[in-house]
Amino acid sequence: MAGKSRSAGSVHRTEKGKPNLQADQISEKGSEGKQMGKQTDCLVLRGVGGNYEMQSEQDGRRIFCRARGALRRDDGIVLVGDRVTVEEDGMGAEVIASVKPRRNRLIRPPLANLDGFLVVAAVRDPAPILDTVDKLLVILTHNRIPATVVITKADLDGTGAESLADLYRRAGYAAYALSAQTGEGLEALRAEVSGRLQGGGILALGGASGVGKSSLLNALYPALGLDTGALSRKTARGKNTTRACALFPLDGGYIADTPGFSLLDFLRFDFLSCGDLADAFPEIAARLGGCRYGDCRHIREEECAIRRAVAAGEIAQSRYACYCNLYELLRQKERSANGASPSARNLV
Ligand SMILES: Nc1nc2c(ncn2[C@@H]2O[C@H](COP(=O)(O)OP(=O)(O)O)[C@@H](O)[C@H]2O)c(=O)[nH]1
Ligand SMILES: [Mg+2]
Ligand SMILES: [Zn+2]
Repeated sequence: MAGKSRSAGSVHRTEKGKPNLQADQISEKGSEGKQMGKQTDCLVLRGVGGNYEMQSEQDGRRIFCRARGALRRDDGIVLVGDRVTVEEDGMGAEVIASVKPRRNRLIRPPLANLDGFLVVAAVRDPAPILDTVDKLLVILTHNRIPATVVITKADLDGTGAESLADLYRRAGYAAYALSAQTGEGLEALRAEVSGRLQGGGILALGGASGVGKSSLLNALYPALGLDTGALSRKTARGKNTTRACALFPLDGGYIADTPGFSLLDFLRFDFLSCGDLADAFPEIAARLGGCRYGDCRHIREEECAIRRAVAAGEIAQSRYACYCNLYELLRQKERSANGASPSARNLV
């Protein structure tokens, strides 16, 4: 996989230094720097305390260095998953000189340029919390990160697992029911995962503690040898701090291990507005033309195509309830942003 070029299918990835219309301002940072020595395009695999571990896209070589001062001023401006340009200063020392335009980014876990995200929930032990799954899907869909739902522990309740997977398929997501223990259903997911990793894709996975994320990764890639089981055992290894993320080269791409992050970290909707919400639910977005009122919020309006679909069982109650709750939350946030209490800024 070393130095593999990532051209195929990655629309927003630009050639070295080329401007990208979808770029955020970050792309400009550091580009004012003087040209010094040799430049190397790298992928950031890990960052700890301002030091970054990178992989050269030319020859796969590992590079460890810090970011140039202009980049450092803004804490956390270099993220795991970033494509960066590393420069030599002429005396052999290397520094991250600039960050390339990002295709997407998550705030927590702090990751950039994801090609996919597996949202993992167990059919039982622990019982699935659909509201949490739905909120995570909203954030991913809003950020245009392809999301796949994985229902684990199908050996404990095969019918239940399949019907949950089906709920998400009907919502418009790829979904799998499987058991890491018996291996049932694993091959179908493996095909999707290796497809996304191909050509250097970056994949992350998330879900509540104990749902079987590590077991799933081990079943897919035994060489990983991740710790599974009780929470208490995790600290024993203690290599990464709770917030650290790292990319592991795998199958031609990278899997983001996000040790210890809590699902709560995902549940920030600071970047969403009421107007964005319907588009973040694929099954609602697909029916938007059908409401009587052009400005329908799909909450209490008459002749609403969304409410009709819920009543007909075409849209899951749990999904619609999540939409309504989030709509109310975002409405309150927008209200308070227009003058009321500032405390609602970090509403989940
Ligand atoms: N019955 C069953 N148990 C599983 C399965 N996958 C994981 N487990 C168990 O669930 C517990 C948590 O698994 P782990 O992979 O550590 O979950 P994580 O916290 O999401 O990484 C462990 O005791 C596993 O043995 C499965 O497919 N079936
Ligand atoms: Mg784990
Ligand atoms: Zn409507």
